[in-house]
Amino acid sequence: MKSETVHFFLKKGILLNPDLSENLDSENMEELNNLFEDFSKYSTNSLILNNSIYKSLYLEKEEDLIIPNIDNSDYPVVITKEYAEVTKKKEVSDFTQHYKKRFNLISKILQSKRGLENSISIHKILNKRQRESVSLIGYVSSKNITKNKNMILTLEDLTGSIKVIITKDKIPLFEDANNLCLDEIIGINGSTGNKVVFADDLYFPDVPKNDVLKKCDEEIYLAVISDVHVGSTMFLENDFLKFIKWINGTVGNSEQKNVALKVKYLFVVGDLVDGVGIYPNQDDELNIKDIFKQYDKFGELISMIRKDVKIIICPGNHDAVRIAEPQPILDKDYIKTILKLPNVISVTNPSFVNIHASEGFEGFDVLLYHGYSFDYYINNVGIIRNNGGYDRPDLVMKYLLQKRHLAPSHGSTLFIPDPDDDFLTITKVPDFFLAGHVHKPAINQYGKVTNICGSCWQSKTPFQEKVGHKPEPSKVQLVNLKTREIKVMNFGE
Ligand code: D5M
Ligand code: FE
Ligand code: ZN
Repeated sequence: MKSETVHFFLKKGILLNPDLSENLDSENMEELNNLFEDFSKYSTNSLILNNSIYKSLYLEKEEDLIIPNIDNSDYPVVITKEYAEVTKKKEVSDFTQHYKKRFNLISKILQSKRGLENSISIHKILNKRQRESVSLIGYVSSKNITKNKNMILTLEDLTGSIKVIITKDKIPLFEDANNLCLDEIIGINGSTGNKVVFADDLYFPDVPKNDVLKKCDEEIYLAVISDVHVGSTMFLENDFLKFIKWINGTVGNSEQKNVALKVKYLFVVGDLVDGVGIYPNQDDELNIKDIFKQYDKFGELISMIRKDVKIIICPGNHDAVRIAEPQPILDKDYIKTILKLPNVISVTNPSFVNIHASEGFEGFDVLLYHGYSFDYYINNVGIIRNNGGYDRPDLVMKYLLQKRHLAPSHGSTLFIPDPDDDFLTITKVPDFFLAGHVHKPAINQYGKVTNICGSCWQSKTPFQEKVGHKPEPSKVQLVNLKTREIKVMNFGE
């Protein structure tokens, strides 16, 4: 076992000190790859990896960790990964560093796949003279169709760029390539030609396909809503009040009441209020024109909900924080009344929380992302556009999980580059991926991940009428965390 670990590093030109190889798990390819990555990054010229270097890498890593908040209640919510705002002035180099960081995070996932473990740098491939089988990892920097209807991709890594040819006769492969988006990071197996690679297989970082769904012992429910849009003249207050009455167990038949009282976690995935000045002439569509009053009203509504429901709220593009992602938590000044509620947890967009952990149960990991990037993929990716488009946000969610990124294409969302991290990379595979934004409820199961896109509490806006969107308001998805069955409740007319 130990010698395998030593060999792993030797193949990469690094001598592993025996004192260290003892402590490494040679079975865990991801861990070994991580260590290799970190070592290459921190130590540019050393060829020996020993215990003291390992420790210094390890200590550096610990500083990056966010110390989780502690929730000792029976229904705990712990923020496991949350964006901490960096106030430093942005420089051009931040973008480069940011993309490098993303490349490292995602190529690590790819490298641990069977078939890509021997991937080599593009620089090395460009130097090959003979026809040879190779694998490589790179981001897609261009995508074109030739006169003969084959596809040419340009893949780039940190060492160079190379053309990859995908011939039209390789049907499933060509289809996958056709739906690639620019800047996403993929793996390729193929054979070398003259400064090109002829592709045989294409790999996405993706999520594992064979995971069993995590379940807890107690019959409790997680509920999802999004896009409340308080303050809009089209806010469906009566429907929302019906929902509140239901969750409090005061309306519905006995089975519905019974289920309602078992809801312990409520997620509100952005666009809590309609905001002010979000688009020109929005004023005409507001009945609360003051942003503070919009949040007061939102607070008043959610304060009516039973206090034993944990309510997790994140901002969306209509909320009063910067629109560039990651969006920080809502400003204290705006949500003063909301923060006084003991059961409300305000998180960033995106964010990663763990719910319902207890001794002996690791809890459920939940990824929240409002979904501002979804419009881009609905408009630009054939497999989504031609299969329902705006009516199928679940397809976007699946697509983004495959890329392990919430906005892989540069320009698909507004973002602030953090040189030390890429917060939109899906580093850990969640149990639930929750979103909103397109005002259309949708659910799908992809690997172990349950994707849920919330509905909305706003009727069709003139803009949506004009572009032909069909919002479906006043729905709530309810997940039974014991069985993982999902129900959709309708509080509309
Ligand atoms: O977004 C609600 C829905 O409307 C969502 O699908 C995006 C779409 N929308 C809203 N404004 C625009 C513009 N200006 N261009 C394209 N699509 C848009 P919400 O975030 O609630 O406004
Ligand atoms: Fe919205
Ligand atoms: Zn939105």
